[in-house]
Amino acid sequence: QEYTAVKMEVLEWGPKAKSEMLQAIGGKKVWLVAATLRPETMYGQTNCFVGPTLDYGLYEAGSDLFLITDRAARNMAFQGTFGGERGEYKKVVDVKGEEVIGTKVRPPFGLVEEVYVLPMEGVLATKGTGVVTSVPSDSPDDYRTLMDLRKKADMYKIKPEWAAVDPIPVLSTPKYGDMAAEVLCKELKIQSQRDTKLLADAKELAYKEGFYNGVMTVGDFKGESVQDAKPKVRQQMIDAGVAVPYAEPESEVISRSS
Ligand code: ZZB
Repeated sequence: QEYTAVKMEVLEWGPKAKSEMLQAIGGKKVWLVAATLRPETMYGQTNCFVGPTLDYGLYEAGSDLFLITDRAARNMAFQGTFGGERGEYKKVVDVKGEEVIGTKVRPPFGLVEEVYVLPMEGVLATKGTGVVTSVPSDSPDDYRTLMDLRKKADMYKIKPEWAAVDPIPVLSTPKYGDMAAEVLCKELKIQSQRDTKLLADAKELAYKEGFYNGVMTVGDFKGESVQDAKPKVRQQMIDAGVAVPYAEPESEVISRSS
């Protein structure tokens, strides 16, 4: 799987950030790095998700730090992302997902320029970087989770204003208009982020319709097909220094799908 790892710069740490972590950071720039298969949707980022119970770390990436899982750091070290010796990487401090909830970050190429980190129950430690950027216009998981959080902000221990950015249309398809995720969650009667079977179906439908029939409605490639825009937006992000290519090792991909 060839992902695009998008870099979300930390603008302000949330209330649960530990002093130990802040000390370890010193004056360095920190990026939450999210793996996506939909770089063309990055205009519509409304928040970022981490798994609150998952283990992350801050890893040296040149003179900056990446907040990702250990597994992702190891993969990046073998892919040359950090610029050091192949396969070598350095963690400066451990971080639990819940410690970064409420942190303000800048979503690269986002039409909204400041968004917050929120908790998502289904984030897999075994996929991508463990950090997920949220595009609730086109990702059913993101849409449903954002709506769950809004309904029960207290229970999820978040401030309502962290979940206040509405889904942002970025592309249009004949079947689902410009809010595929919302339409599909309604059509399939998806009630919660825990409806994983239905969400997997919705994701498949959204992927297919978006990829084959989607047309961009915002950004530099407005009016172009999603298929054409996807690699172009990806390259722009890489050139701008806000994304890096990221691949999952073949053996893991095979064992996951079997
Ligand atoms: C932004 C985005 C916008 C995404 C969209 C999807 C969609 P796949 O196909 O199963 O490999 N993701 C990335 N890492 C994780 C993780 N550790 N745990 C849970 N979800 C994760 O799924 C890849 C997608 O799953 C990624 O692409 C990311 O969400 C999420 F409009 O990034 B995506 C129809 C989907 N639309």
